Amino acid sequence: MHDIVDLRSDTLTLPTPEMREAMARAEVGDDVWEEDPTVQRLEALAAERTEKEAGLFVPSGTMGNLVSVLSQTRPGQEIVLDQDSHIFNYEVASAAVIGGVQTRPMQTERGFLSPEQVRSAIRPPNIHIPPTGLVCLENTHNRHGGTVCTPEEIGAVAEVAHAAGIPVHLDGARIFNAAVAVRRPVAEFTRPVDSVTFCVSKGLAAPVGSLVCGSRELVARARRFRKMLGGGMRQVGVLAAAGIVALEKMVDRLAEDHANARRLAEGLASLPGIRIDLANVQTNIVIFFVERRGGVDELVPGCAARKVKIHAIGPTSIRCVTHKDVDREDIDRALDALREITRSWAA
Ligand code: TLP
Repeated sequence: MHDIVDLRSDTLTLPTPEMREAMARAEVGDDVWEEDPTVQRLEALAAERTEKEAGLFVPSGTMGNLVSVLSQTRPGQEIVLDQDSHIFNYEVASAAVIGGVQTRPMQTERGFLSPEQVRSAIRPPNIHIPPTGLVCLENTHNRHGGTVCTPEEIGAVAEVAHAAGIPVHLDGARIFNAAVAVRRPVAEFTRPVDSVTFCVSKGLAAPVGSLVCGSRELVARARRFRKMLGGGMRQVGVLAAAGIVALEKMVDRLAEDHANARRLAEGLASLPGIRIDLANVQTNIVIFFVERRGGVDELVPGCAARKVKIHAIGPTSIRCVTHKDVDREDIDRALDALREITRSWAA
């Protein structure tokens, strides 16, 4: 049990004592010179887990996605993605501003592009039209509530893109949550794509960092772009050390976060004025809708006053994310707070 129950994001996880120890003891060097042995270990481990030739440690998921876009497109091209994707909504238009690419947001049902959608989005050669440069997928899907798409679904999309000579990037910020949820190795999700970004700083609880994995050639290009963006870090093995602990020790326990999310979602489903699609609660994210007018403005501060932090993601929607610093008792406390506030909402 924690004093404050913070459900705003799994980015809020604090490093474990084992991580701090590994950070203190990390052997380091200048990583811009490619001389940091701890970074090299983390990158090799990431490449191994995703079954790619190489990995690159970057400061954030946002930079990981951006260097992946930059490495696989040219200015003037178009990238195809879901309209609720993180790249389209929450990355400050970096692909457009820095990459000079146009985004082509597609409306999807669960956040995942279908092979048919990708086929229809690929542009024919024509002097008027921006050529399609990249297809971007997201798994788990943040704005759709942590939903999982299967390796087969990814494979089917990649097949269509690859047949047209177009590479595929996977924003796998929470790909380990997807893998744990459906009990399949992470490599099954990453094998069909050309590049993947995943974060060690979310549910895996490292303080900072993400990895980009792909072919040796792609990662070499991404390394140049990382440098261009000011993301060439020096003795950054102190951070990579925590990332190694994250990958080695923190993956299996994600199942606990998923169980807590389910407990929270089932509790929410019984509250008046709240609508939730339980089928969408597949990992550690719980999105619910508040049907009472102004209800979100009652719930967020009302919970905060009861030491429970939740986050509005729209005028009628709230997101809660479970993680290692929220336990089962905390979930029950959050439900008590929500129950108290919504008690008077029953019609
Ligand atoms: N997501 C954050 C916020 O930016 C919304 C969160 O609290 O969930 N891809 C996906 C799918 C993400 O959810 C995030 C972070 C990122 C990329 C970016 O990672 P960072 O925050 O490391 O730049």
